Amino acid sequence: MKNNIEAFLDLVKERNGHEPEFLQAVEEVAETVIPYIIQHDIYYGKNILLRMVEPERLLSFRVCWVDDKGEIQVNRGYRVQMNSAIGPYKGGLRFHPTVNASILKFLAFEQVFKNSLTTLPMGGGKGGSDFDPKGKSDNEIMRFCHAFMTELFRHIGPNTDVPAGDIGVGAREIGFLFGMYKKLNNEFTGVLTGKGLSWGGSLIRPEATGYGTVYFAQKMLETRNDTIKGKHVVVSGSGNVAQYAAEKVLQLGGKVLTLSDSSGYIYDEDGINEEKLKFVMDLKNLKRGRISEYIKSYPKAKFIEGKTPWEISCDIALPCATQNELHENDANLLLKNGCICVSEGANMPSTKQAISAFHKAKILFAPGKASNAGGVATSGLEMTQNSLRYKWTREEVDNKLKDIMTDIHQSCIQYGQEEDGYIDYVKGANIAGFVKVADAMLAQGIV
Ligand code: NDP
Ligand code: 2IT
Repeated sequence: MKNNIEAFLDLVKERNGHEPEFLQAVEEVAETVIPYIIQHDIYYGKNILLRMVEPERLLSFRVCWVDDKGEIQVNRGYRVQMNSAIGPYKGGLRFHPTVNASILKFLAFEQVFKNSLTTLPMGGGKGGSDFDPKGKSDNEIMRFCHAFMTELFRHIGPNTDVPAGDIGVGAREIGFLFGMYKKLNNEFTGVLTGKGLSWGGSLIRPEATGYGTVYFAQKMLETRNDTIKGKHVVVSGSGNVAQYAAEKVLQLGGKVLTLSDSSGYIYDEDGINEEKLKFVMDLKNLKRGRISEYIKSYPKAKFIEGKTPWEISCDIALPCATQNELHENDANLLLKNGCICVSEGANMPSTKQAISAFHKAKILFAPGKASNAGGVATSGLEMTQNSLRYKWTREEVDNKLKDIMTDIHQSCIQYGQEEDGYIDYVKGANIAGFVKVADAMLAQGIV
């Protein structure tokens, strides 16, 4: 078994040696899925995983635009169309200076499994640019988004590839991207998700990733006859996912102690209540400010510069910022301080060693591809509503989201429960996600 995994990973390393994040994501999947393949003749000897780690298509393109000073800027745009066995490519766009092929391939690879878990017919993809939205004017953002779409439009479509938001891409950017797509194609269609409510967007989509992450934590706690009520919760990030994860924790009676951004974290011992969260939402979404500004309005809180919030004692941790933001020493600190549940809102926020520490301690740990799948699932529901030319109520979408998170939790139990009853959600999510895609690939032949 070990030899099979090593041989496979050697091959993947040989081809992708310079892509550490991609290799990390593949390794985690290979370690849980290859033993399953070996035990199941229908999958064995078909090189299915080898086919799944190779993007069906990887597009890289130049994006030129003019900034407010009249200077010409050149960025790199990408779309990784990873796997379309079970539906059109689907996944977000990330605008961040760290974006490169490795990061987008890891995200696209994770997306394939995540989308499969949602039970909806969506393949996996991811894209973005090394463009840095920080400090840019609305006009610069618009010019960049328009320039980006003048190339991307020829590769996407409602039945081909349906992008959405991710880090640095929210409602404002989706609006500009949609506007240019519509102009170029002369077609009003559901080619992007995360759209505004008056032009094809779905209720609950902005909330869905954060809410879903907390619904998943709720499901995990239920397996131990526990709830979120009264729990101390540490959240990282202060963007879309973090904001709505915090909101749902408050609605369920938990206490949110922290939020963060790439400069550091705020710790509010009294708890970040609804009013304070509203302040954060205005600060981040309208004023586009920094989380450190929180302490100007709430001086009892502290800003801890350059650090992550995992040193704060808590019952539940929700990493909602970015990949590899929670390391082995952070995991050990969380465990030492009594943390019993980690539900990932971000993609791959915990390192491999951190996950091992959580597993060893047998706490509840959910990998992002299961716990943050509510975002893309609700994107799937937006696509459904667009196809129906219809609109569901907030309650209808929220109930569907809850049902999907419950289904994903059930799939993780089906494939991840061990003899002693412990649920390995990593194994469960990877195998459940794999099976559906693999079955479709087998049915469709060598393409
Ligand atoms: P946003 O851009 O809205 O917010 C990102 C947050 O993470 C900001 O607070 C940002 O701080 C922080 N952050 C970004 N990069 C870093 C870094 N290198 N170190 C520390 N903090 C960082 O993005 P989202 O909330 O949408 O995304 C957050 C995570 O959730 C990502 O991993 C994303 O892939 C994942 N995700 C998002 C979904 C969605 O629907 N939006 C769905 C599923 C997963 P700063 O402002 O300083 O950069
Ligand atoms: O990582 C993710 O699942 C997302 N950024 C959301 C993708 C989507 O298509 O809604």
